Amino acid sequence: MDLSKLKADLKKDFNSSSSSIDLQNLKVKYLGKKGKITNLSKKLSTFEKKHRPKVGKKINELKLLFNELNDKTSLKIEKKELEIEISKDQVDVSLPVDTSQRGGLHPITRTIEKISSYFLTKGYLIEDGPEIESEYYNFDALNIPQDHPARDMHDTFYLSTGDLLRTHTSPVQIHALEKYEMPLKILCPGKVYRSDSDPTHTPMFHQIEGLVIDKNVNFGNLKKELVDFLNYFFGKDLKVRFRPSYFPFTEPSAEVDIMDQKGWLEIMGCGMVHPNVLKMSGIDYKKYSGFAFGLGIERMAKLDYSISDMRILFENDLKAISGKK
Ligand code: 2NL
Repeated sequence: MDLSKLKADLKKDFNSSSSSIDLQNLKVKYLGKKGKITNLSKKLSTFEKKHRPKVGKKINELKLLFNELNDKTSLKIEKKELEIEISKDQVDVSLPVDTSQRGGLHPITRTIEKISSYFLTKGYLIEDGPEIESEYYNFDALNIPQDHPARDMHDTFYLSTGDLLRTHTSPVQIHALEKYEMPLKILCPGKVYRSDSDPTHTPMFHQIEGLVIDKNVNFGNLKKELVDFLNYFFGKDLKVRFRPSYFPFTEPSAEVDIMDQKGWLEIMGCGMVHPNVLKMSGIDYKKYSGFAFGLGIERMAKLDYSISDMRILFENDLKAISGKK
């Protein structure tokens, strides 16, 4: 075997290799089980004893040369291959955008925003407040007596401190009555909690309540405000009905129904703020009167987005809740 020929071949082969696959093949060709250098090592014993050290040294030099060329060439090739990868990875900003998978706001958020933006145009301020409240703000200040069923352990989440998770957003309005000068026009959206969980109730849900306090506010003002709002929300002239009802915090009180394909549908509650509520918050009920209303966001979102099962609102199925309405 011509050692100098092998050396020349080795150099030539490395010079003409241009990919990491080429390099792998060279390793097999020279150092593999039947590789040229390997074969040479195997043949060493066939040499005359006195030549063996010299030939052995040459073989070692060939191995070293192989490693040296391999290191140098692989560095070059890696650099080149990386550059090709990078140039392939370039972003083509002129490509059309796939809009089919865009995210969106949750229907509950969108419904709160749709309702809030309407009442903002009517001069309401948006108020929020804590979700942990005292019994006073959640119940007493709203003229809800000690023995009222809504106070029952079954409906209210009580904390070990004696405080509770608010069962409606009304406490936000009580804080506002205490804090601000009259007149007052506020809208209070937020999360509320009730110890209730079945196919139609989740222990956390959302409410919006509105409160207007001024001189000479009457039930006619309330009726017009809500009819205008409902026509805006559903985008058409609705049949609306005010049906007498009872809440401890309003007098008189009414339930508001709208007519849809299936008949009358209860949609919100409302009434003239009870004088006891005004009195407890330090408002002169002889000078001021007001109305209040409350509605459930989930119910409104369900109607607006034609969602059949409320539970899907809280199951994070993006297909179900990011509709393009
Ligand atoms: C409903 C009924 C209602 C109110 C909420 C209220 C708040 C204050 C004073 C008086 Cl501070 N009233 N809120 C009044 C009537 C009805 O909600 O069905 N909500 C889902």
